[in-house]
Amino acid sequence: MFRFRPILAFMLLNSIFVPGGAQNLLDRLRPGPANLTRNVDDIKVVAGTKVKRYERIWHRICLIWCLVVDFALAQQNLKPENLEQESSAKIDWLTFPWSHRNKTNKESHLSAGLQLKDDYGQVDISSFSGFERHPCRRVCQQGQSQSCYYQLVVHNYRRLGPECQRCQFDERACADERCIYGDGVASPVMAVNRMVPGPAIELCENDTVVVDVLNYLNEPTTMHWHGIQMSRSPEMDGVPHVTQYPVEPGEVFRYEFLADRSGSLWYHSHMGWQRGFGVAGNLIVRQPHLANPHARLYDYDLVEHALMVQDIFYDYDIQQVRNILINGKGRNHLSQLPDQDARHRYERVRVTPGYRYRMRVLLNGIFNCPVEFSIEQHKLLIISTDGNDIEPVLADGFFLTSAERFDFVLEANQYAKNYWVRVRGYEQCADRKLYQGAVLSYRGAARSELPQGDILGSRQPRDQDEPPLFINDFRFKPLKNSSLTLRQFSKDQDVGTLSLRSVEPVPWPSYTKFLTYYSSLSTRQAPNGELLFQIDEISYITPGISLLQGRHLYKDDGYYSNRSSLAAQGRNCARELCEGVHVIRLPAYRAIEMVVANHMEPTHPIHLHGYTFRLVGQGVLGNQNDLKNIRELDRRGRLPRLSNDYAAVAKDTVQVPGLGYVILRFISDNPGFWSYHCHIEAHTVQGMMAVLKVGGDNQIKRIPARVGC
Ligand SMILES: [Cu+2]
Repeated sequence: MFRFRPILAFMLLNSIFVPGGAQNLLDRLRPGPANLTRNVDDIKVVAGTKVKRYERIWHRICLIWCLVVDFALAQQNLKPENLEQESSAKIDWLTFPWSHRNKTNKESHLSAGLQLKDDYGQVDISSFSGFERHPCRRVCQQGQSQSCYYQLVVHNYRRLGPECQRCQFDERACADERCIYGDGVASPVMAVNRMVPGPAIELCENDTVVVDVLNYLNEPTTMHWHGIQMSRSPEMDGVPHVTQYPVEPGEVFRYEFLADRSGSLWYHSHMGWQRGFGVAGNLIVRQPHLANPHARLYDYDLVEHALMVQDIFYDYDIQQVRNILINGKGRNHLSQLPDQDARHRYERVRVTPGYRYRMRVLLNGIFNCPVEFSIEQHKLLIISTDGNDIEPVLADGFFLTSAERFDFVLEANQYAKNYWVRVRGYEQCADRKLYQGAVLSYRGAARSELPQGDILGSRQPRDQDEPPLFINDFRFKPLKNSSLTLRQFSKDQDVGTLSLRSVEPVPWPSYTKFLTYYSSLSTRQAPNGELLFQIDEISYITPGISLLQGRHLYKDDGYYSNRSSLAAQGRNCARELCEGVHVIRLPAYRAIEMVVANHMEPTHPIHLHGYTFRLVGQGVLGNQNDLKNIRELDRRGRLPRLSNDYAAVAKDTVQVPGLGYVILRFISDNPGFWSYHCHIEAHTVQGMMAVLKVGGDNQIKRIPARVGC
């Protein structure tokens, strides 16, 4: 790659402005006895031009300066972070149409009204790549953090596109062609670097992450780094019109942040339905061996054992869930072919007998479609949720609602053959009888064969005398009494999230008094018949001004809608439709407790940006009238909490049970504007979102407003 060389620049200028100058310089630099004995003062006349004394002195000063700067730059370029930036900058900017054509071209490209499904063919995507050889993918060492640079190109693409010709007949060809086969149904997608899911980013805790997101879509985008707390860089959280302005088509946005924690995190677009079209990928942040409490439990932690489960729609029909895929692949439910038919394309997970593997599972859920995950004939030692380590639980499987993650250790201790990895869909997915499989393939088993039997089979554990144990079940049963019987769950019972125990004690003393905020999840019919989703009986409307950048441009009370501001205006949101820029103000550096009540029957996975919270209460009341008086119920002690000496599980996304509630606690030590929303895309888009403004204006990082031109 081109690098500025002051010494060459000096020679060039010397040769232009001083006749024979470059030759003199070369003569002086050339080694040899003649050169050593040469007196510089002898060279007074060059091609008939007299070089004045002060010019010679000036040239010497310039020469010395250039040599010093050149040496310094050379040293700078030898630093590892610069080497890795160069090696990872694989994409040639000149291959992008808007850079070598012009802005008009970009606009005409848009104004031509090209359909999403057609215009990807114009993109030169041959150079897009994953990060398999990225220097930040390494064994993490204490005190050896790096700067890690990535380019993510978000672009339109196609499932079962023309590049899939060979893949349809030969499974091994799929990877070579970068074919997004999916379930074999052609459909438009939005890819990242030509992949769905996008390329996994792997790095170590405390690395500095620099990501250029290039928007090659024909609509705006942003990227959210789900799980990163952004404690020093609230402007990098990626929520449109909350922490940044959207990245317009043809623009590049540089995200720069510290990987401030470890775990199974992920990145995804926070704009409209783009996450559902495929803009998401794994973000795996590892720890040094000594800092990892579960390091001794497994032998391998490989990126190919990270599984992203996603529910998908076909074409632009965002009303209907059509399939569930595992790492972008899976059986076709339109066909009547049996599960074991070789024409299906399943994700394959390879293991060697006798070893233990850390596996990471994430649900990039779009619909109300929780899933149950298990592996045929295997127990799962569950060690982490949402990137937070828990005391290991040996289970037969677990449930995931959208955006939740579980890590587990799989011991390859069975007969060497192929086994089904089973994903069963519930709620909207159950209505369509959707399920999906991947193949756990032991070394020594036939590589191209599929397991025998159906994917789902029966929900039987390995040991027939023990009933199966599944954790994080979304189907809660109402509490019979208010006393919690912790860790006393029997083996015939599915274990709720609340029973999990973190490896870290809660970060507050037992006498802490919490400031409690009561929040609710509900729906309301708009006058036009549209079903809107609400938090605190307010449907969120995206502001025009980005809240973080433009906060000097508006007055909080006039711009924000929240329960108190609407009440002050005499609005009764229980009776009328309330919509607005829903911002809930919370004080910074306080112990905060949020009681979230769900007035609806479906579960809502609630995600909080900027924080990892502890789950200290969760249950079902089963009566909507009770939920309306949740504050009163709480006053009467009907909403029990875990005690402060219990290491409550830490999460960033939690399911609020249907007609139930959760109680979350955190220390509000991260001032900023943090999105708080349901992770079911249809619900978010229809208003189930709010923003927590934590801290006053003087406590929140100042971010200059974007200067338009
Ligand atoms: Cu929801």
